Amino acid sequence: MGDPFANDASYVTVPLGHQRLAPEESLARSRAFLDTMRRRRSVRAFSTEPVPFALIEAAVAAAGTAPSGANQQPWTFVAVGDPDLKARMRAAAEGEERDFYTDHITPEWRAALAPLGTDPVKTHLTDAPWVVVVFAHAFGLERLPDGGERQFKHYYVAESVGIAVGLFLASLTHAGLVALTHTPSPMAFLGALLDRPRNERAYVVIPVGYPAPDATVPAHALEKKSLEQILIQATSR
Ligand code: IYR
Repeated sequence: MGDPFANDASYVTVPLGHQRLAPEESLARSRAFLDTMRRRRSVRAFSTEPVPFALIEAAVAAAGTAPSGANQQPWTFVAVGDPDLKARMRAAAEGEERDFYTDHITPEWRAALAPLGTDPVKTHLTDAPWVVVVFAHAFGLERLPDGGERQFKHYYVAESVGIAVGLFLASLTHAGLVALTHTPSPMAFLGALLDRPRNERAYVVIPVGYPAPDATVPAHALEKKSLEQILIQATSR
């Protein structure tokens, strides 16, 4: 029996190649990024103006740099720009949302959503030039040369996809685009509509574009917790 902690032959390393910044440069960049991110708003009213696909590509590439459980990268980003497909997605989503708002929503949930003014009408799904549907890979699925399939476990899927989506939103914001993190509930219809393999589960729907000229946002959403509320510097007692 070998040493269970011995390095596996698959463990190969390369130099890190980290670029060290001067402290002032570090702080300046950090604050500039914060300033950009503070301007991010979830937008529900989109302009129909086109957005070059290159911007979607770069944002998805940024998302793809995310850390993930065992580096399994359990995500697929499906970019929908086709008007007919967007219309079908909207019709299906609005169907689900009507049921949600009339039958499935709890009084507590309704109260929590009241300051956001959401309803079952989802114009963003047809107005935004791109609707990016993010799928999480519940497990790995590999086609084998013999035509068979190998199925394998994935780790920390929700956490991994959440981090990737965060980077995607940061990239879009940095590029001057706006987006909405939309979760039609339930969203199983998206796998069928977009023809995804059986290991993929719709995770979030993200319309991307420019805001409609008359877009408004709920004042409530401006109320972000203060740093004092979210950051604690722990010390040993
Ligand atoms: N899925 C519904 C309801 C909804 C739920 C939450 I939590 C929100 O933050 C916003 C909406 C919808 O998309 O309207």
